[in-house]
Amino acid sequence: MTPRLGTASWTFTVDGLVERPTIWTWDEIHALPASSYRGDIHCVTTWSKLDMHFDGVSVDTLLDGVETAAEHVVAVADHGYTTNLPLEDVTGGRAWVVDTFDGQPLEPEHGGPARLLVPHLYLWKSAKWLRELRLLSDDEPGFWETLGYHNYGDPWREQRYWGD
Ligand SMILES: Nc1nc2c(c(=O)[nH]1)N[C@H]1C(S)=C(S)[C@@H](COP(=O)(O)O)O[C@H]1N2
Ligand SMILES: [Mo]
Repeated sequence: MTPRLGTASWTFTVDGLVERPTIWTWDEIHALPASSYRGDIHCVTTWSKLDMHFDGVSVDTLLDGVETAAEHVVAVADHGYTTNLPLEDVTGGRAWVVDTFDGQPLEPEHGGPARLLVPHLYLWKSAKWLRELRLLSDDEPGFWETLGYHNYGDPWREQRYWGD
């Protein structure tokens, strides 16, 4: 099922282990400095897509000024899909909230209006229809991780399932 989310009511929230949540509307998030990713992405079922071009906002920008002792994050999508990541994997210029693919608005099928993009990890970590980043002190496995996918998901080490 593909959620169809209007941008008029769309918001994006950073919450969890923070003094107070930060919430952006669609217009507010577009007022932030833009950042793009150009490169490859890796699906867990062994395919990779090469030289993809996404535009959006760096997660560093979204966390700029957010005071937190968190070491983990859960990306929360509309309709409840979740995926967990170490905070350091979504910072340092390694993760984006993207809404544009090859210069066009991201299609709903691929997570539009906006998805997380963490290209150095398997694509299930890149939550589509992203609505929230929840900062946590402790790791909290997400949807696929609970069902047996690898907790970290490094494509170079082929970490597909628990034990890989
Ligand atoms: N919200 C949400 N995000 C999601 C998923 C999902 O089911 N729901 N599936 C993940 C998985 S398993 C993959 S492989 C990619 C697929 O992204 P694509 O549809 O753009 O190829 O999205 C990831 N993000
Ligand atoms: Mo997947």
